[in-house]
Amino acid sequence: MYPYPSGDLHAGHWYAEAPADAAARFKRMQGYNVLFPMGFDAFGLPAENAAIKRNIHPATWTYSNIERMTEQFKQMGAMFDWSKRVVTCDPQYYRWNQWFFTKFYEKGLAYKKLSPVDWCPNCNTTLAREQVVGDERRCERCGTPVIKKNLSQWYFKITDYADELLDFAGMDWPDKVKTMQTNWIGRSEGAEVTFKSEQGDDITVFTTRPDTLWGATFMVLAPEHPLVDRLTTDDQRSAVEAYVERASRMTDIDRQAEGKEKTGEFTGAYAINPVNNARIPIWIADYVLMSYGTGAIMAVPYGDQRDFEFARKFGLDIVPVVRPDGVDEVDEADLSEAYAGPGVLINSGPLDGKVNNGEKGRDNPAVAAAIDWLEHHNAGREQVTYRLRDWLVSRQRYWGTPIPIVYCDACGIVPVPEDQLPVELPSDVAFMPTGESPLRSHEGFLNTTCPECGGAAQRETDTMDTFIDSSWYFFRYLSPGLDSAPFDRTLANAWMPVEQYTGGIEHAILHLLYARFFTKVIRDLGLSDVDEPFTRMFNQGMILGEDNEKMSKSRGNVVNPDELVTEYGADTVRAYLMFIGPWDEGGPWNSDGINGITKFFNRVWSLVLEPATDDGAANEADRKALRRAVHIAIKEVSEDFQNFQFNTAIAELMTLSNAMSKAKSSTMVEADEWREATRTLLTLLAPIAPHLSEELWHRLGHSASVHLEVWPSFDPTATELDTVTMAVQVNGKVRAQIEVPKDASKEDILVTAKANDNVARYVEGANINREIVVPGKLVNLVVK
Ligand code: ANZ
Ligand code: ZN
Repeated sequence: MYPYPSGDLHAGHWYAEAPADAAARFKRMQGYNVLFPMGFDAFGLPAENAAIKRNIHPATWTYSNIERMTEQFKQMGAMFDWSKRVVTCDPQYYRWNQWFFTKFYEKGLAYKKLSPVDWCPNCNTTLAREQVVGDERRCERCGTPVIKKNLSQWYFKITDYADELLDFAGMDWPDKVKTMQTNWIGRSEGAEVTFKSEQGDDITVFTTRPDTLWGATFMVLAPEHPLVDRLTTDDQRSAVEAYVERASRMTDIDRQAEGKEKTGEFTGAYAINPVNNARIPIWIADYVLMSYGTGAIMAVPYGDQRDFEFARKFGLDIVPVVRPDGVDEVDEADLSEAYAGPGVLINSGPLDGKVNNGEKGRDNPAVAAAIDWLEHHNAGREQVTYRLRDWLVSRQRYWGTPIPIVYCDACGIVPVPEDQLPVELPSDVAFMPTGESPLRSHEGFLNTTCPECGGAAQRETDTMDTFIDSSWYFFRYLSPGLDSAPFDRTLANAWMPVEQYTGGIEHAILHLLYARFFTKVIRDLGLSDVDEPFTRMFNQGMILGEDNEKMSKSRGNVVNPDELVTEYGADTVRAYLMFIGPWDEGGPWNSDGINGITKFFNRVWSLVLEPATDDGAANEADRKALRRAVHIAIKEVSEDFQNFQFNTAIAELMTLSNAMSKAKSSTMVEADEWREATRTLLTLLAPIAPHLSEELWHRLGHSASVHLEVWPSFDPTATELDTVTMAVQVNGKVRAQIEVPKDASKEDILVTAKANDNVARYVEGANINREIVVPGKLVNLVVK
């Protein structure tokens, strides 16, 4: 995931990118064509806010940050291909945001709607639902609780793709992210049922349990439901109006909080239950939300706990409609809570005896029978409901992509034609946030002519959500300078989807959902053949301060990568970050830990360059043992890289360097095994410590780069041991373990066994009756 150009690279950037760089380098050495690009998510509120604070233009601030961060990435030693850099605030990039917007519009996937929307009073802009987080409904960016406003805004129809977005087939993503997206989309299978009020109004409800229709003993409307006013009788009006007023001041979350005392008011009106013509009262209550389903429910107190509590509190009827297995009779008076489990339908007219197996939708025979009944009697139909809502993309801020729409009195909404794109963001704008789009105050931008009739017209002055920028930038990496299309189709089909994506989990239902949606629309526009943007995804953890808290200036626990690089060198910082622990877990910074890496690198340096101080002679066994250590390292480090286990890869390299230290002697350093060991150590280290390994590589006399070396291959025969361990029993009891050459003869094995001190003690002075040898496994001596 590309970063936001916020200033200097911080420890979090290093933690995200250094291991990713090591993984990319590993793949390149393995012989793959690797595209490892970097770009900048350069539009957005922080630039604007920072610019307001410092009184400089957001563009100046942004581009100078980009320059700085690019330099810092180079210091890190990251192998990014800078010729592929994408900067989203460049007109040559955002022009394609605008182009996509007009394509979405042509396809009916972009539309404008007036509705209550979430507004951040601090950021002075509307937000998408995904950008309102937590039970307290705070702005994803600044943490301010959002408020509702009634505004006319642009939406992208992500709901058209709800079902496809639920399909993660072939995607190697963390389960957590898949679950979060699945819950966010929130598919519910059930039925829509139309009840009639006694006055004849249609009141449609959504239910996941149409099999419980015969148990619907009252209805509940959301207080905001449009029929409330009409249905309420004069007697009930003042109570109902007061209740509606109270409910309007509560958040949806509070209204639905579990365990909250049920409240509500009777409207005075009645409805007819279509399955049995029962006359049932219509209530309003805050636990029914206008934003879900149809904003009205059929209440089944027997099957739904909220309805149960409501019925008990207000003395409404409860009719048992499911007999649990193993129960003979259900008595309403005995119930202490709702029953949501499986069983057999009772008190349900023609559906009596149908089996509710607890499954969802038509997989449940009772539900299927109920849907059939409804469809047959024209009282309802099968229906699927989603929690997902369309993506609100209008923002009332300056530093973003202008929405390429013109409003003409004669022609209405007119998208800006392709040959007039980009609609450039003017730079001379008073961009102080007023709650209104800053572009509105720019006469030259606002007033234009209609692309269709040529008459006077006005431009849309809202800008696009910056999550649009990040929804397709990975395609643009393939051909960032292309003028004729957002990306090159042939290249896209060759390179996409991204084989490996890495980034923080905080984007689980924001960027990662939007990017999937865009990729599918791009496919349906005929621009590419890929269904999904990222095949494999890995979420790195978070790097914390030494105090185990999130790094922040106010806590004073921030480590500054620039200072560390000056003091220790980029490779040490990279390697230390990879050594902290598993990459997906993150963890606290530790100043001692970084010294451990320094020591390790110093050892590598002297192992490779310094003459041996030990003048001992290396025999064949020593050389074999070294070769064994080398090939174990190749095997383990390769597997670790493959699985992003950089910490254990480094530990393996430390083990190898220990083995080399032990083996090093004046004769050993002349041996082929030693040369293989140093060569391997440096190639295995190259992805982690690119500068150090390159330097040593050249000092060893190589002229080409170590990074162009082929990744060493593992020789399984090198790691095989020449000896085996065997158990020695005396009269069936294990008395010793002996090590013997693999191909030792029976006689030799027995000699070694008897020579063992402990075995000798048990055998001494006795008669050996039998000697059993199972080669490679055990020796048993039977004595008397
Ligand atoms: C009758 C019924 C009987 C229900 C029963 C449940 C159990 P999910 O699964 O989350 O989609 N419901 C529908 N619209 C609602 C709204 N706007 N506000 C609050 N509740 C609403 O939930 C679907 C169920 O939630 C629906 O099925 C409806 O209650 C309720 F034994 O209908 B049910
Ligand atoms: Zn905000």
